[in-house]
Amino acid sequence: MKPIISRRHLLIAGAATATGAAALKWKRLTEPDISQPLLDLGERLNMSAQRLALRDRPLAHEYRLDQLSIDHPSNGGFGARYVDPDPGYDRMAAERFRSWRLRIDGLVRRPIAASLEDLRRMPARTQITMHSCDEGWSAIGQWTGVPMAWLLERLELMPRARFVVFYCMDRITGQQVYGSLDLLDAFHPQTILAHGFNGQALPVRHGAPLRLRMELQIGYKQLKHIDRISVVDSLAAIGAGRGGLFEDNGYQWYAGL
Ligand SMILES: Nc1nc2c(c(=O)[nH]1)N[C@H]1C(S)=C(S)[C@@H](COP(=O)(O)O)O[C@H]1N2
Ligand SMILES: [Mo]
Repeated sequence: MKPIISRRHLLIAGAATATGAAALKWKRLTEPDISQPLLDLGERLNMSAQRLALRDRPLAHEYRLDQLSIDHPSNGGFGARYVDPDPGYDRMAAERFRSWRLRIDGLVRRPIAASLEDLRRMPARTQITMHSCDEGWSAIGQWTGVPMAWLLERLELMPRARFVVFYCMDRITGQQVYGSLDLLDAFHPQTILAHGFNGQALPVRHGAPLRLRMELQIGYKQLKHIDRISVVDSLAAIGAGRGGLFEDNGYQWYAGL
C-alpha cells in the first residue's frame, strides 16, 4: 500500500517506544518486504511488556486548569491538503451537528443511534490531560465526554466482543480514517467520547462533533470526527487488518505512552 504522510512515517521511528520494535518499524516503513511475523512478534512483546507494567491500570496524570496550554496544536485537520471531510460534513457543522448521529452497532444487544444532545445528557467525565503526538509536540487540554465504560455497559456486549472500532468522517489521501481499542482500554476510566474541549463545544479542529480520548495512548489513537462505533471479535477483516488506518500504514496498534 502506498504510504500516507511520509513525514510522520519518518518521525514515528524516532518516537516509537524503547524496544527493538522501533528498529523494525523503521525498516518496515522504508523496506516494505521486511518479515511481517517478526514485526508482529516485536509488537506483541512490546505490548505485553507494557501491559505487565500497567497491570494495575493507572490513571494518566491529570493537570490543573491553570496548566492548560494556551494554544493546543491540531493534527490531521481538514485544513491539511491530504485530509478531506466526508461529503456532508461541512453542512452538518454549519447546523452544529443537529442531524449528525453516532451509530453504535456490532456485537451489542442494544445498538443505538444517539444525537449530540443525547450524548450531552449522558453522564460526563472531565479530565485535563496531556496529548502527545508522535510528531514531537504535546499539549495540555481539558476534555469532557461520555465514559466509554458507561456506554458499553448500557449496550450490553455479547460474549464474543473483543475490540471497539471507531469510524471517522475524514479521509486521508482518500482512505477512511478508523481505529480501534481492545476492551481493556475501552473500559479504562479515562476513556471517553469527548464532546467538549476547554469548557466549550468540541471545535472542528479538535474533532467535532465527537472524538475519542484514551489517555494511556499516543496522539493518533485519539480519533476525531467519529460517527460510528462497532464492537467486533476480530480486526482482521477491517481495512488492511491491522486495527486502524494509521496502523495499516505502519504505526503500532498498541501505542502506549
Ligand atoms: N479522524 C482523525 N482523527 C485523528 C487524526 C486524523 O487525521 N483524523 N489525527 C490524529 C493525530 S496524529 C493526532 S496527534 C491527534 C491530534 O488531535 P488534535 O488535532 O485535537 O490536537 O488526532 C488524531 N486523531
Ligand atoms: Mo499525531
